[in-house]
Amino acid sequence: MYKKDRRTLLKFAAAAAVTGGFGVASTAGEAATGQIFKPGDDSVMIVVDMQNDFLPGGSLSAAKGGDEIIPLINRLGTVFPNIVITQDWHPAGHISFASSHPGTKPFQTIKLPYGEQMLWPDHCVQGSHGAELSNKLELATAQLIIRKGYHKNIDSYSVFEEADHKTKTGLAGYLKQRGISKVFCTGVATDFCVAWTAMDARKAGFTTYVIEDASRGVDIDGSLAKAWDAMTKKGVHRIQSNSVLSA
Ligand code: VGL
Ligand code: ZN
Repeated sequence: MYKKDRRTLLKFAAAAAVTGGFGVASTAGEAATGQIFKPGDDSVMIVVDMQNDFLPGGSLSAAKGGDEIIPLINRLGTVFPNIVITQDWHPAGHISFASSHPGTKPFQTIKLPYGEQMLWPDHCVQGSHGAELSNKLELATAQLIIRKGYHKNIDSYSVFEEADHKTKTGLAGYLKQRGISKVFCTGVATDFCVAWTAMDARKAGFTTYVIEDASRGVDIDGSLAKAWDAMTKKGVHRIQSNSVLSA
């Protein structure tokens, strides 16, 4: 019963989004708890790294339950007029792979010219099955798929800026040229690629939200709590999907 009601509601919400229907408040300003957002043309959902390697069965499936958020992300896709999907996209022998540093192990941290780097199992190698987006994603209306981490000697958790904090991906320019000012982040991992993306979105001047229940974290040595702390300090708003879906 609840399910059915909810589906009807969602259909209504999707229709309203298309027709620009009912005007539920969507002030960009403060995300007070309980505030309802109706994503308009000025809003984008960024779906971060929902790739086979980060999901159960993949080589870096450290974000537990990454697959559980797919139905929710698909539902959110029906209410966002703008969707950008990202792919971690590394060349073989990438600097973030433990296998590229003899004597190291995955999940160990080393110092690189651009700063601290956590080392990972090989993952999301360009053109591999693990790098493909999950085939359970249903986001046919997404307008852009953007790849990152393709420079062999720089990692890029963020979809805006690589780990040297200089090299840009071009996403901020793309969004601004399209008149987008609000960014809603979902996907994996909350404490790595989602967090860095959200913080860089703020830095680039976007009003930024992370939809917590549409994200999953890795949580290595308290990294998830630390990431929320850092995001909050930078002005990223932490919201739940019902404040978007119940509009
Ligand atoms: C990610 C570790 C390595 C992520 C990407 O998508 O959060 N994590 N590369
Ligand atoms: Zn990576």
